[in-house]
Amino acid sequence: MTIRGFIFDLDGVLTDTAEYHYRAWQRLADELGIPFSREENEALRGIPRRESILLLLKGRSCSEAELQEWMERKNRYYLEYVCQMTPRDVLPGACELLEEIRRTGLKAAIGSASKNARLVIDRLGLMPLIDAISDGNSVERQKPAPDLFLHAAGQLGLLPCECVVVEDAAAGVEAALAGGFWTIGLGPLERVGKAHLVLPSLQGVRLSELLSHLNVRIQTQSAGCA
Ligand code: B16
Ligand code: MG
Repeated sequence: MTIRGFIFDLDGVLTDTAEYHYRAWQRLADELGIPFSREENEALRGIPRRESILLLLKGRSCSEAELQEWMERKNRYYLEYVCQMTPRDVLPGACELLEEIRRTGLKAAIGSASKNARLVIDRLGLMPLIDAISDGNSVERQKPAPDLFLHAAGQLGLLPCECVVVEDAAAGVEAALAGGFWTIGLGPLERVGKAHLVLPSLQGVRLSELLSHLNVRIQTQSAGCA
């Protein structure tokens, strides 16, 4: 089996929108008088909008109309930050890796829970290096279900075991493993330690090194398909 494509999570992998999500949630929480902290925001990494607000509300009851209004409000705040993003907001090493993937003839897709993923990719100037985008609008079941990454692999015309998912969230690593993908986790072991390969970030990462590391794993085990 050969690696033919990469599927990148967006927030925390290609760019740090996590900070903007945090500021937008914090602003909403302050307005609603709900205590919220940076630490609590960590639990929202990779989690879709609706699940995120339910976690933020910590069991407080509310109507569906209120929930909708709060989600829309948070998204307006978030988009204020996104609209100021430029290609300088691509995280170190990400652009170089995407360029190497393109030069080598491999495919690259986005697998992000965000409904704003297309806009963010556009602001970052990464569209020319991306073959397919699967986002929060693409599937019903979000991470940790594997559906989003399966959707992305389908768009690339590849099998899960031909793809590497790059993720920064525990829910994303779980989703990739459940789908039978090779998985690279970015961040601390406590968060992404279940991935096949764990790195601090994409800074200085070379495609050839990733492939040779994963090829060793491929020869000794299968990601999900034989
Ligand atoms: P939106 P990812 C995720 O993006 C974020 O990590 C998460 O914090 C956010 O709540 C979710 O997208 C939904 O985003 O509100 O823009 O639809 O990490 O899957 O790229
Ligand atoms: Mg992420």
